[in-house]
Formats: sequence, C-alpha cells, structure tokens
Amino acid sequence: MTNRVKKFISLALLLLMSGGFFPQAIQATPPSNVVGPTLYIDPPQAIVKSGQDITVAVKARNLGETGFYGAQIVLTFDAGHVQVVDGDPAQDGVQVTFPAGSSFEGAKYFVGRNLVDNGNGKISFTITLQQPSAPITDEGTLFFITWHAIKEGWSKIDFAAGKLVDKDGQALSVVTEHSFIGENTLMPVTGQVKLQGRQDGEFGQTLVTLTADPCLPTLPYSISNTQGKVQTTGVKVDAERPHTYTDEHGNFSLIPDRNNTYQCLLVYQKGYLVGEHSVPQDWYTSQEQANLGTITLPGGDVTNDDVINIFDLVKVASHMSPGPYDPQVDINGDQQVDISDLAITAGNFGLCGPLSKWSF
Ligand SMILES: [Ca+2]
Ligand SMILES: [Ca+2]
Repeated sequence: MTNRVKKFISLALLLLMSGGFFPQAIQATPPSNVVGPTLYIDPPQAIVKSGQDITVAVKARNLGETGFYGAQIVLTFDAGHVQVVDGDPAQDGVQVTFPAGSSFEGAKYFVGRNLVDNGNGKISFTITLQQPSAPITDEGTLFFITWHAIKEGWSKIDFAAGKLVDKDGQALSVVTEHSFIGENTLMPVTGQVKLQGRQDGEFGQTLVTLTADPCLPTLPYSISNTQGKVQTTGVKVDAERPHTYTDEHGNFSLIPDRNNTYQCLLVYQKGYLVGEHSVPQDWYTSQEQANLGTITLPGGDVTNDDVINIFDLVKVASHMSPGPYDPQVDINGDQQVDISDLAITAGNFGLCGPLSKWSF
C-alpha cells in the first residue's frame, strides 16, 4: 500500500468517525497479572510538594501459603529530590519506620540492617523472622518510608535488591516494581525537533505544547487546509497548558501536570508547518519518561495557516533583499530573506500540516 493510499484511508476513517468518536481519555491499565511474589511500594506514585512529607509502605504480595521468612531489600532514590525522615531517632544514623504497622509488629524477628544513606540515596533493610514466629503468607508490609521532598521534580524509587527467602533459606522468585515520588506531574516527555534549512545549533525556540484534543491525521497534499487551520489555531502559548521550548539542538523535555488529560503534543515554529505526536497510550500509568524521537519540520509557511501555497511564495518574494528585513519571513533564520527562503518555500509547495513523521 502506498503512503498516498494509506493517507487516503486515514482521512476516510476520520470522516467516518466525525460523529464524534475518538478514544476516550487514557485509562489506567489494569494491574499486571503477575502471579509470583512481588515487592512493591504503596502507593506506586506518591505525590508530594517540595518541603512536605509523605509516608509510603514497602509491601509484598502474591506470597502464597509458603510465604517468606527473611527479606533483604536495597532501595535507591534521588537524594537531590527527596530525603528519608529518620524513623528511629533513638538510634544512630537514619532508619526507615519499623515495626509499627508492619507485618512484623508483635512477631519475633531479627533486624540485620536498617540504614538509610541520605547522601547517596540508598536504603538498606535486612530482616528475618525468628522462632517461634511463622512465615508471612499471602501479603505483608515490611516497613514504611517517610519522604521529605527537598526540591521540585520527581525521583524514581528502585529496588536495587529485593530478595525474599522461605524458612529453609530458599530464595523465592521475586518480581520488583519500582515507583516514583514527586510533584503532581507526569513523567517527562522528551524528543527533538529539527528545522529544514538549518544546522544543529540553530534548532532552538520551537514551542512544544500539549492539547486535550486528539491529533489530526496528516492530510494528503491535495486536500484543503481546513483541518490544518483548526490545528494551528490551537497552537499558542497558554499559561494553563504545559509548554516548553527546544534548545539549540532541537531537544525538549516537557513535564505535564496530572490535572488534565492530554491527547496530542504539538510543536510550532514560525515559518514552518506544525508537527504533532499522539501522547503515548501508557503515559498516564507509565513510570518511565517517554522519548518521541525526532521530527523535521518543513519550512515555508510564512502566513501561519499551516499550508504552504502561493500566498507564502508571494510574501517571501516581496520581502527579499534589498528591502527592510522581516524576521517573520526569514525561514532559515540566517538574518536575511533571500533565495534560500524562497527555494525552501517553493520546494514544499502544496504541503500542509500537521506533520507526524517522527523517527528514531
Ligand atoms: Ca501559508
Ligand atoms: Ca533566510
């Protein structure tokens, strides 16, 4: 199937769905069907503002009837963003909060290690039950961590080690689930926007923003730009909407809030067609940052309507030197309006946005 046919089919689908059907806001995916023993942190995504505290629990589930008798856990965190509040001021150093509220409360146990390294972002906790206590079966809570957020942003909380053993000292096959702690934000979405006719170092100041509306299909060249216009008018700096600008290499990193549901990321640079990318389906549940790859925006839209046509050619030609310099018409940003800008425009004649060709 040629690209042209694919684009036609995409357009036909859009028309069919014009009754208003679009995928609903991204839903949380159901929990994975892990059947084995699992170490995790509850809640998996703890929201806290800098300067404030929040307590989370380190737990185990799917322990079955055999359960576990001993545990060795090492957690890592970003010490630049969060610190552990001392759970046992009577002891030297910093400890996690234990045993009150845990499955060990009231049991006979021996703590091999309970030490927090707030300098390097490391929690070490080793414990075993002791006769006459029975193993902890089905599910249990090992200890609590009270985090103090010291800086805006987020930190991944990862299990560098997560071992559980049964009463015979046999290791269980354990799955660990990392978590994160931070402000009311999603994981960063990163990518790169290049600009036709420019070199690395000249890719800066492209606006990257998010919209609650779904992305539009990229239209075949011959279709009128009505759809593109709708999309373009949606691209503007809005304090209510997460946005950022690319650096000189075209790279961006956007950290959206969780208060809104976003479906489409848009990139906008004057003189260029708009680019877009649907937000990753698992974004609202993901604990990893999303890299969208690289897009190169075609130049030539100096009339700002997301289509490159005769009006753009005329406007560029009328501003060519000699004459007063107009940065709005200087597509490649070399401080002059000349044949380079005209050639870029002419070469993209008939093209309209939004473009969605990202690659790695
Ligand atoms: Ca135009
Ligand atoms: Ca130029």
